[in-house]
Amino acid sequence: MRTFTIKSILAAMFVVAGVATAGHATAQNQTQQSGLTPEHFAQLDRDGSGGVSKAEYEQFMRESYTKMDANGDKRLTKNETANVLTSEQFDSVDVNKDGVVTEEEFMTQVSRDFDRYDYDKDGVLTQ
Ligand SMILES: [Ca+2]
Ligand SMILES: [Ca+2]
Ligand SMILES: [Ca+2]
Repeated sequence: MRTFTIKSILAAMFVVAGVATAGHATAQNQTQQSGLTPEHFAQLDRDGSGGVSKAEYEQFMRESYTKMDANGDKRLTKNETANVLTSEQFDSVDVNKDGVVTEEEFMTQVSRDFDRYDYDKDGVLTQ
């Protein structure tokens, strides 16, 4: 069974966003729907509604993608993500295995993760 989870990618994206993390955020609190720390949750919940909508989540992910894409060519390479993603994580997002993660591939993957994470399927991650 693959162990790729939203937590690991999401945790990596918090590093990109410069949000303090205590090491690699490995599910400190399994009882939370999102498994996010309050700090991370606040970072995602832009309008402070107490829930993270898919739009907020995707906005955060797009911004993270842009930050990782150092040369701005809309293609992420392993070099550009070396400090953030493990080789395994990179490969899991690089669906067509061409060694490049396009924004489309990235968003497809993280969007799928959101859906998987949203257990009650109401389109909102709650804490
Ligand atoms: Ca690039
Ligand atoms: Ca690719
Ligand atoms: Ca939900």
